[in-house]
Amino acid sequence: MVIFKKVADLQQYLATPGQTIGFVPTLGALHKGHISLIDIAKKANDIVVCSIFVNPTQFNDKADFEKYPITVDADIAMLIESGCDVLFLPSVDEVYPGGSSLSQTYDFGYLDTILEGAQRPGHFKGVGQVVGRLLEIVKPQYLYLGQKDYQQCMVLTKLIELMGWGNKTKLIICPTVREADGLAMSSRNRRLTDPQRLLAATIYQCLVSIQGKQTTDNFSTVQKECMDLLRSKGFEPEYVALATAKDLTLLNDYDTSHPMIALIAAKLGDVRLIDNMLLN
Ligand code: PAJ
Repeated sequence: MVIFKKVADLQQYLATPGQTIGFVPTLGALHKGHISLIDIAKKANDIVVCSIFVNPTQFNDKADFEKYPITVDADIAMLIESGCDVLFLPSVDEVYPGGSSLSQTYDFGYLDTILEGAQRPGHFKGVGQVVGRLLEIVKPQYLYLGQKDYQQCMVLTKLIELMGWGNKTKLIICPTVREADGLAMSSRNRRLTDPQRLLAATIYQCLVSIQGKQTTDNFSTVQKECMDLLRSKGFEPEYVALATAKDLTLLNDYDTSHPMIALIAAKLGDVRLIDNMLLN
């Protein structure tokens, strides 16, 4: 694997015409969920580029940014093992040579007003800014993202549209990789204490129950059961929501005429966890 810290060096390396580039952007602290994206990208591209960049502009919570785990040596070892071809490991100045104030912003409209957009003001502006910049640097044919961050996938679909890159870069949404008890893998999981880790899969259990009760119960009943269960285990739930899978229109009740998705965000101690499940 070749590691680049400078945009110019990376672009020189990627300049050979005719090769397809698959791109996996990350914040690092890699786990098997991230590696699954590399594996999927490897099957369909000549070159797989992974980026590790803890983007300061997408952290609306300063403490979350400061506590974000940094494990670069272990990340590099995992990427080599996975067969990733290129790691882009830039500094903040390299990504934002003109400063990181949000110069280039995109308007994600409705998507930025609900769920993660409502709970984390400014977060998606920062995600759009950094992914827009990374796409301009890497110019991949395929961008690989995890369903784990479903709303982010929708926002970045819109970003590609707003950039007018629909013919250049195709977004591929990859399945969520889970621990044996159902907990979605996340870099933040390593900040859970042992007792918290034992409780963390409650979020997954709630999603399974929302999925399982769609023909027997009202969503509001199941939603309340989930909120109560999460609170009883010590979580502070932010939302337990149901939406259309296509455009994240929030639903008050199950509507089997649309593909639906259930989404949960909850804090356990000071660790914020999110997960979702398509209902079908
Ligand atoms: P990060 O949280 O590091 O995630 C990088 C990619 O890995 C995202 O597309 C995310 O959805 C995916 N991912 C995370 N956990 C996963 C899991 N358990 N199974 C499958 N995929 C998983 O998301 C970001 O970074 C940033 O916002 C980024 C897009 C890099 C912009 O800074």
